Amino acid sequence: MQSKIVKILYEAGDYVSGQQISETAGVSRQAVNKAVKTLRDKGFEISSATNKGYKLEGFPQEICEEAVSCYLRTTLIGKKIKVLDTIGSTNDYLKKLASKGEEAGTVIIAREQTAGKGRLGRSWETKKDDGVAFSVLLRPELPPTEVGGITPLTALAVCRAVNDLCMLDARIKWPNDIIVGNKKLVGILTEMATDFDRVEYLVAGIGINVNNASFPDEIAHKATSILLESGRHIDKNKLLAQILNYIEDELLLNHYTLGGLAVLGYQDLCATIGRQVTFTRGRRRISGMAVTVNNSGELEVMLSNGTVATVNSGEVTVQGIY
Ligand code: BT5
Repeated sequence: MQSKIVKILYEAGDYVSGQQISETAGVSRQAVNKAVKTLRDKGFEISSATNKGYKLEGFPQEICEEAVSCYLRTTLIGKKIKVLDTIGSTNDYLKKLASKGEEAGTVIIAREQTAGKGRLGRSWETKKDDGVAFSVLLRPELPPTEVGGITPLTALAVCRAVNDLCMLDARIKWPNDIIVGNKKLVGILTEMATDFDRVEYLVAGIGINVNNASFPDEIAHKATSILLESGRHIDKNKLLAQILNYIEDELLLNHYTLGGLAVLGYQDLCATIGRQVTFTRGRRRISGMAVTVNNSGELEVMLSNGTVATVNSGEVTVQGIY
């Protein structure tokens, strides 16, 4: 109900009477007054004037459900949003919910993670309010072999939203990083549970460095933040909502694979393509030129003997990037 009231005020852009809010939201006047008080406590600036009603003057600085919802134009992603102050890992939290039947589209956001996960057992640092960590639950009715495009699709959506809202030239380092220059701004971890030959659920976890002014020594050489790159404190709620909007756009258009247009969009933003890369096959380290990312989200690498190798997992090192 609070989300509804924020949306009514946001869309009006001016004073709206308590009566009108109560009619549009379908709640009593008393409930409106109470909700406005709660929203003010959460950091919304709402002015009130006799005979005019309420006006939304400002949003909270920190992530909050009502603010993210206000900017959403999705039908599935973000249907349910929960913001946690602190949690071990949003992916783990959402996976637990998913195994108990949580519906597709739920988004869990954390202002701090104490046991954030990277790939292959590595860790991901999300310091309170400097970063944003969130996970999105998806339940595609597809076999596991057909959802390989999900990480590249998510990366494409995140990269576009970051560039649109932060005016940065962020690029995708295939498959799961967003970088600015040679440093990592975003990490993505997609996890999947399968039930025989079908996907039971997918959890796409995204960690973004937003307001970090510095990083711990171990990662300082390869990590960056929106603040460090743009010199600005951006609206986290708007950024998050735009990412969710774009994820839904990409999913609807491309149905979990990098179809035609998405491949083109991806190529334009992919820092890996056109570079010398090295990857592992069995015990061998093989080098070649990254030439494209295909519909399934795999990297195609041209080897020195003229053959093309398809790389779909494991570690790829890109020359010139950490
Ligand atoms: C990733 O792994 O980049 C995936 C990170 C996914 C994080 C999200 S946050 C929401 C959701 N919940 C979770 O628990 N995880 C997901 P990988 O490619 O393995 O990179 C991990 C490596 O990046 C670490 O070993 C560090 O070297 C470096 N690193 C850790 N924290 C970082 C940060 N904040 N910024 C840049 N680099 C970082």
